[in-house]
Amino acid sequence: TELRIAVLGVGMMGADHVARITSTITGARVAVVNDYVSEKAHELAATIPGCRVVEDPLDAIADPEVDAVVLATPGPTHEKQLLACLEHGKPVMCEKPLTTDVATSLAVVEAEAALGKKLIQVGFMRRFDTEYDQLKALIDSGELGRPLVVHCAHRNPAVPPHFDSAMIVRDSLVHEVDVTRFLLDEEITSVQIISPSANPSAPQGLRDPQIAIFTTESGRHVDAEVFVTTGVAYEVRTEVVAEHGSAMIGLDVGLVRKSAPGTWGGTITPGFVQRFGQAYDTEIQRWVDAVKAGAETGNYVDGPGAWDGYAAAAVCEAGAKSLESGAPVAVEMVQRSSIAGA
Ligand code: ISE
Repeated sequence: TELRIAVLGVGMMGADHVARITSTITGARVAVVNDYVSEKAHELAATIPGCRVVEDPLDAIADPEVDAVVLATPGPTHEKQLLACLEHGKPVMCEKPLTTDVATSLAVVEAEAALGKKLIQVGFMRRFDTEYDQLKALIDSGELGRPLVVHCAHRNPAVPPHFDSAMIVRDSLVHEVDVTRFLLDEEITSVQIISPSANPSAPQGLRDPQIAIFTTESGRHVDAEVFVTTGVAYEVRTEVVAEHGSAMIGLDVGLVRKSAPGTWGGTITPGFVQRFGQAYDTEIQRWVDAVKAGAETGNYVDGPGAWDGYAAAAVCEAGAKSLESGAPVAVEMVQRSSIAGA
Protein backbone atom coordinates (compact mmCIF):
# COMPACT_ATOMS: atom_id res chain seq x y z
CA THR A 1 0.00 0.00 0.00
CA GLU A 2 1.04 3.54 -0.63
CA LEU A 3 2.39 5.65 2.19
CA ARG A 4 0.11 8.69 2.67
CA ILE A 5 2.31 11.69 3.27
CA ALA A 6 1.39 15.13 4.58
CA VAL A 7 3.73 17.85 3.35
CA LEU A 8 3.66 20.82 5.70
CA GLY A 9 4.99 24.02 4.20
CA VAL A 10 4.94 24.25 0.42
CA GLY A 11 7.53 26.94 -0.19
CA MET A 12 10.52 26.15 -2.35
CA MET A 13 11.64 22.93 -0.59
CA GLY A 14 8.16 21.69 0.30
CA ALA A 15 6.84 22.18 -3.23
CA ASP A 16 9.93 20.47 -4.59
CA HIS A 17 9.26 17.46 -2.32
CA VAL A 18 5.60 17.38 -3.37
CA ALA A 19 6.69 17.20 -7.03
CA ARG A 20 9.27 14.52 -6.26
CA ILE A 21 6.91 12.33 -4.22
CA THR A 22 4.25 12.68 -6.92
CA SER A 23 6.41 11.94 -9.93
CA THR A 24 9.63 10.16 -8.90
CA ILE A 25 9.21 8.37 -5.59
CA THR A 26 7.59 4.93 -5.55
CA GLY A 27 5.39 3.60 -2.76
CA ALA A 28 4.16 6.95 -1.52
CA ARG A 29 1.82 9.77 -2.44
CA VAL A 30 1.05 13.24 -1.14
CA ALA A 31 -2.30 12.91 0.64
CA VAL A 32 -2.32 16.26 2.44
CA VAL A 33 -0.66 19.62 1.97
CA ASN A 34 -0.64 22.55 4.36
CA ASP A 35 0.80 26.04 4.28
CA TYR A 36 0.23 29.17 6.32
CA VAL A 37 -0.52 30.80 2.98
CA SER A 38 -3.68 28.79 2.45
CA GLU A 39 -4.17 29.67 -1.25
CA LYS A 40 -0.75 28.28 -2.06
CA ALA A 41 -1.70 24.93 -0.54
CA HIS A 42 -5.03 24.91 -2.40
CA GLU A 43 -3.42 25.70 -5.73
CA LEU A 44 -0.97 22.86 -5.31
CA ALA A 45 -3.51 20.34 -4.00
CA ALA A 46 -5.69 20.96 -7.05
CA THR A 47 -2.90 19.61 -9.28
CA ILE A 48 -2.49 16.32 -7.37
CA PRO A 49 -5.07 13.53 -7.55
CA GLY A 50 -6.38 12.54 -4.12
CA CYS A 51 -4.62 15.37 -2.33
CA ARG A 52 -6.46 17.63 0.10
CA VAL A 53 -5.62 20.69 2.16
CA VAL A 54 -5.70 20.59 5.95
CA GLU A 55 -5.61 24.13 7.26
CA ASP A 56 -3.97 23.51 10.63
CA PRO A 57 -0.54 21.84 10.65
CA LEU A 58 -1.25 20.02 13.92
CA ASP A 59 -4.52 18.65 12.50
CA ALA A 60 -2.61 17.48 9.42
CA ILE A 61 -0.16 15.60 11.66
CA ALA A 62 -2.99 14.03 13.71
CA ASP A 63 -5.06 13.12 10.61
CA PRO A 64 -5.84 9.37 10.66
CA GLU A 65 -5.34 9.24 6.90
CA VAL A 66 -1.77 10.52 7.14
CA ASP A 67 0.97 7.91 7.69
CA ALA A 68 4.04 10.14 7.64
CA VAL A 69 5.00 13.79 7.51
CA VAL A 70 7.44 15.93 5.55
CA LEU A 71 8.16 19.16 7.49
CA ALA A 72 9.24 22.00 5.26
CA THR A 73 7.73 24.75 7.41
CA PRO A 74 9.79 27.66 8.80
CA GLY A 75 12.28 26.59 11.50
CA PRO A 76 10.54 28.35 14.42
CA THR A 77 7.47 26.11 14.01
CA HIS A 78 9.43 22.81 13.99
CA GLU A 79 9.57 22.15 17.73
CA LYS A 80 5.80 22.05 18.20
CA GLN A 81 5.23 20.12 15.00
CA LEU A 82 7.95 17.54 15.75
CA LEU A 83 6.57 16.97 19.24
CA ALA A 84 3.12 16.47 17.69
CA CYS A 85 4.58 13.90 15.27
CA LEU A 86 6.12 12.03 18.22
CA GLU A 87 2.88 12.23 20.18
CA HIS A 88 0.94 10.69 17.27
CA GLY A 89 3.72 8.23 16.41
CA LYS A 90 4.11 9.69 12.93
CA PRO A 91 7.46 9.29 11.17
CA VAL A 92 8.75 12.65 9.99
CA MET A 93 11.32 13.92 7.51
CA CYS A 94 12.19 17.35 8.89
CA GLU A 95 14.04 19.87 6.77
CA LYS A 96 16.81 21.53 8.75
CA PRO A 97 16.96 23.04 11.28
CA LEU A 98 15.65 20.44 13.72
CA THR A 99 14.63 23.42 15.88
CA THR A 100 16.05 26.93 16.11
CA ASP A 101 17.90 26.59 19.41
CA VAL A 102 19.94 24.06 21.30
CA ALA A 103 17.66 23.58 24.31
CA THR A 104 14.58 22.76 22.21
CA SER A 105 16.65 20.50 19.92
CA LEU A 106 17.80 18.55 22.96
CA ALA A 107 14.20 18.36 24.24
CA VAL A 108 13.19 16.80 20.89
CA VAL A 109 16.06 14.29 21.05
CA GLU A 110 14.96 13.33 24.57
CA ALA A 111 11.28 13.06 23.66
CA GLU A 112 12.10 10.73 20.77
CA ALA A 113 14.52 8.67 22.87
CA ALA A 114 11.84 8.24 25.54
CA LEU A 115 9.53 6.71 22.91
CA GLY A 116 12.10 4.06 22.08
CA LYS A 117 11.46 4.52 18.36
CA LYS A 118 13.39 6.43 15.74
CA LEU A 119 10.75 8.60 14.09
CA ILE A 120 12.67 11.74 13.15
CA GLN A 121 14.92 12.10 10.13
CA VAL A 122 16.62 15.43 9.44
CA GLY A 123 17.05 16.72 5.90
CA PHE A 124 20.82 16.89 5.64
CA MET A 125 20.59 15.81 2.00
CA ARG A 126 24.28 15.90 1.20
CA ARG A 127 24.65 12.51 2.88
CA PHE A 128 22.61 11.10 -0.02
CA ASP A 129 24.58 12.77 -2.80
CA THR A 130 26.52 10.25 -4.89
CA GLU A 131 29.76 12.23 -4.69
CA TYR A 132 29.62 12.60 -0.90
CA ASP A 133 28.74 8.92 -0.68
CA GLN A 134 31.82 8.03 -2.70
CA LEU A 135 34.01 10.31 -0.59
CA LYS A 136 32.70 8.73 2.62
CA ALA A 137 33.23 5.22 1.23
CA LEU A 138 36.79 6.11 0.24
CA ILE A 139 37.54 7.46 3.73
CA ASP A 140 35.98 4.43 5.39
CA SER A 141 37.93 2.04 3.14
CA GLY A 142 41.07 3.28 4.85
CA GLU A 143 42.92 3.57 1.53
CA LEU A 144 43.86 7.19 2.17
CA GLY A 145 44.80 6.58 5.77
CA ARG A 146 43.63 8.93 8.46
CA PRO A 147 41.86 12.11 7.28
CA LEU A 148 43.68 15.09 8.81
CA VAL A 149 42.25 18.24 7.27
CA VAL A 150 39.04 19.09 5.39
CA HIS A 151 38.65 22.14 3.15
CA CYS A 152 35.14 23.18 2.14
CA ALA A 153 33.68 25.84 -0.14
CA HIS A 154 29.95 26.61 -0.18
CA ARG A 155 28.85 29.33 -2.58
CA ASN A 156 25.36 30.52 -3.41
CA PRO A 157 24.65 32.91 -6.27
CA ALA A 158 22.24 34.84 -4.07
CA VAL A 159 20.11 34.53 -0.94
CA PRO A 160 16.69 35.97 -0.04
CA PRO A 161 16.62 39.55 1.31
CA HIS A 162 15.97 38.47 4.93
CA PHE A 163 19.22 36.46 5.03
CA ASP A 164 21.50 37.97 7.72
CA SER A 165 25.04 37.20 8.87
CA ALA A 166 23.94 34.66 11.49
CA MET A 167 21.84 32.83 8.88
CA ILE A 168 25.02 32.25 6.91
CA VAL A 169 26.07 30.18 9.94
CA ARG A 170 22.74 28.53 10.79
CA ASP A 171 21.34 28.00 7.29
CA SER A 172 24.36 27.56 5.04
CA LEU A 173 27.39 26.59 7.14
CA VAL A 174 25.17 24.07 8.95
CA HIS A 175 25.63 21.76 5.93
CA GLU A 176 29.42 21.82 6.42
CA VAL A 177 28.78 21.05 10.09
CA ASP A 178 26.84 17.94 9.13
CA VAL A 179 29.29 16.96 6.39
CA THR A 180 32.17 17.20 8.89
CA ARG A 181 30.37 14.99 11.43
CA PHE A 182 29.37 12.56 8.64
CA LEU A 183 32.79 12.27 7.01
CA LEU A 184 34.92 12.27 10.15
CA ASP A 185 32.52 10.41 12.45
CA GLU A 186 33.15 12.59 15.47
CA GLU A 187 31.76 15.70 17.09
CA ILE A 188 32.97 19.25 16.51
CA THR A 189 34.31 20.81 19.71
CA SER A 190 35.12 24.36 18.69
CA VAL A 191 34.13 26.87 16.04
CA GLN A 192 35.72 30.10 14.90
CA ILE A 193 34.15 32.40 12.34
CA ILE A 194 36.33 34.93 10.59
CA SER A 195 34.66 37.73 8.61
CA PRO A 196 37.09 39.10 6.06
CA SER A 197 36.43 42.29 4.11
CA ALA A 198 32.88 41.94 2.80
CA ASN A 199 31.83 41.51 -0.81
CA PRO A 200 31.07 45.06 -2.01
CA SER A 201 28.13 43.61 -3.95
CA ALA A 202 26.58 42.04 -0.84
CA PRO A 203 23.70 43.85 0.90
CA GLN A 204 24.92 46.52 3.35
CA GLY A 205 26.02 44.98 6.65
CA LEU A 206 26.02 41.35 5.50
CA ARG A 207 29.24 39.66 6.59
CA ASP A 208 29.80 37.71 3.42
CA PRO A 209 31.99 35.76 2.78
CA GLN A 210 32.74 34.05 6.10
CA ILE A 211 35.52 31.62 6.90
CA ALA A 212 34.74 28.98 9.51
CA ILE A 213 37.26 26.84 11.33
CA PHE A 214 36.11 23.72 13.17
CA THR A 215 38.16 21.63 15.54
CA THR A 216 36.98 18.09 16.18
CA GLU A 217 37.16 15.85 19.24
CA SER A 218 40.40 14.26 18.09
CA GLY A 219 41.88 17.63 17.10
CA ARG A 220 41.31 17.53 13.36
CA HIS A 221 40.95 20.79 11.41
CA VAL A 222 38.15 21.76 9.02
CA ASP A 223 37.90 25.08 7.23
CA ALA A 224 34.98 26.32 5.18
CA GLU A 225 34.46 29.34 3.02
CA VAL A 226 30.79 30.24 2.89
CA PHE A 227 29.98 32.91 0.33
CA VAL A 228 26.30 33.44 -0.40
CA THR A 229 26.26 36.43 -2.77
CA THR A 230 28.67 35.36 -5.50
CA GLY A 231 26.28 36.28 -8.29
CA VAL A 232 27.67 33.29 -10.18
CA ALA A 233 26.08 29.90 -9.53
CA TYR A 234 25.78 27.16 -6.90
CA GLU A 235 29.07 25.57 -5.95
CA VAL A 236 29.80 23.11 -3.16
CA ARG A 237 33.25 21.61 -2.89
CA THR A 238 34.82 19.42 -0.24
CA GLU A 239 38.42 18.27 -0.13
CA VAL A 240 39.71 15.77 2.41
CA VAL A 241 43.45 15.66 3.00
CA ALA A 242 44.56 12.40 4.57
CA GLU A 243 47.68 10.56 5.61
CA HIS A 244 48.25 8.88 2.23
CA GLY A 245 46.48 11.18 -0.21
CA SER A 246 43.56 13.50 -0.72
CA ALA A 247 40.20 13.48 -2.46
CA MET A 248 37.90 16.21 -3.65
CA ILE A 249 34.30 16.40 -4.78
CA GLY A 250 32.19 19.11 -6.40
CA LEU A 251 34.49 19.96 -9.28
CA ASP A 252 31.66 20.46 -11.79
CA VAL A 253 33.47 18.37 -14.36
CA GLY A 254 30.34 16.78 -15.77
CA LEU A 255 30.55 17.98 -19.35
CA VAL A 256 33.57 19.93 -20.51
CA ARG A 257 32.96 21.72 -23.75
CA LYS A 258 35.43 23.31 -26.14
CA SER A 259 34.05 25.68 -28.69
CA ALA A 260 34.85 28.71 -30.79
CA PRO A 261 36.10 31.28 -30.16
CA GLY A 262 38.65 29.52 -28.01
CA THR A 263 36.47 28.78 -24.99
CA TRP A 264 36.76 25.79 -22.72
CA GLY A 265 34.34 24.90 -19.97
CA GLY A 266 31.12 23.44 -18.76
CA THR A 267 28.10 24.47 -16.79
CA ILE A 268 27.52 25.01 -13.09
CA THR A 269 24.20 24.24 -11.45
CA PRO A 270 22.26 27.42 -10.71
CA GLY A 271 20.99 26.37 -7.27
CA PHE A 272 20.78 23.67 -4.63
CA VAL A 273 17.59 22.21 -6.05
CA GLN A 274 19.53 21.28 -9.18
CA ARG A 275 22.90 20.44 -7.60
CA PHE A 276 21.35 18.16 -5.00
CA GLY A 277 18.30 16.92 -6.97
CA GLN A 278 19.61 13.36 -7.01
CA ALA A 279 20.42 13.57 -3.29
CA TYR A 280 16.87 14.74 -2.46
CA ASP A 281 15.39 11.93 -4.59
CA THR A 282 17.53 9.29 -2.87
CA GLU A 283 16.89 10.83 0.56
CA ILE A 284 13.10 10.73 0.19
CA GLN A 285 12.98 7.29 -1.45
CA ARG A 286 15.11 5.76 1.30
CA TRP A 287 13.05 7.54 3.96
CA VAL A 288 9.80 6.21 2.44
CA ASP A 289 11.26 2.69 2.37
CA ALA A 290 12.43 2.98 5.99
CA VAL A 291 9.06 4.27 7.17
CA LYS A 292 7.34 1.32 5.51
CA ALA A 293 9.72 -1.11 7.19
CA GLY A 294 9.45 0.75 10.51
CA ALA A 295 6.56 -1.17 11.99
CA GLU A 296 8.82 -4.24 12.06
CA THR A 297 12.11 -2.60 12.90
CA GLY A 298 10.98 0.23 15.19
CA ASN A 299 13.25 2.43 13.10
CA TYR A 300 11.53 4.84 10.77
CA VAL A 301 14.73 6.61 9.72
CA ASP A 302 17.44 5.93 7.16
CA GLY A 303 19.90 8.75 7.55
CA PRO A 304 20.65 11.61 9.91
CA GLY A 305 18.34 11.75 12.91
CA ALA A 306 17.34 13.98 15.80
CA TRP A 307 20.78 13.66 17.41
CA ASP A 308 22.42 15.00 14.26
CA GLY A 309 20.00 17.91 14.24
CA TYR A 310 20.85 18.65 17.87
CA ALA A 311 24.61 18.45 17.26
CA ALA A 312 24.27 20.84 14.30
CA ALA A 313 22.28 23.28 16.45
CA ALA A 314 24.94 23.19 19.17
CA VAL A 315 27.77 23.84 16.69
CA CYS A 316 25.85 26.68 14.97
CA GLU A 317 25.14 28.26 18.37
CA ALA A 318 28.89 28.40 19.02
CA GLY A 319 29.38 29.67 15.46
CA ALA A 320 26.88 32.48 15.95
CA LYS A 321 28.75 33.54 19.12
CA SER A 322 32.08 33.42 17.33
CA LEU A 323 30.62 35.57 14.57
CA GLU A 324 30.36 38.36 17.14
CA SER A 325 33.84 38.05 18.65
CA GLY A 326 35.88 36.45 15.87
CA ALA A 327 37.41 34.18 18.51
CA PRO A 328 37.08 30.39 18.76
CA VAL A 329 34.06 29.32 20.84
CA ALA A 330 33.76 25.92 22.49
CA VAL A 331 30.73 23.84 21.49
CA GLU A 332 28.53 22.96 24.44
CA MET A 333 26.66 19.72 24.09
CA VAL A 334 25.67 16.79 26.25
CA GLN A 335 27.24 13.35 25.83
CA ARG A 336 25.17 11.16 23.52
CA SER A 337 25.57 8.28 25.94
CA SER A 338 23.80 10.31 28.64
CA ILE A 339 20.47 9.92 26.81
CA ALA A 340 19.36 6.32 26.70
CA GLY A 341 18.11 5.49 23.22
CA ALA A 342 19.41 8.65 21.49
C1 ISE B 1 19.62 26.77 2.11
O1 ISE B 1 18.75 26.82 3.20
C2 ISE B 1 20.16 25.40 1.95
O2 ISE B 1 19.90 24.52 2.70
C3 ISE B 1 21.15 25.25 0.87
O3 ISE B 1 21.62 23.95 0.76
C4 ISE B 1 22.28 26.18 1.13
O4 ISE B 1 23.21 26.10 0.07
C5 ISE B 1 21.80 27.59 1.25
O5 ISE B 1 22.91 28.42 1.53
C6 ISE B 1 20.76 27.73 2.34
O6 ISE B 1 20.26 29.03 2.36
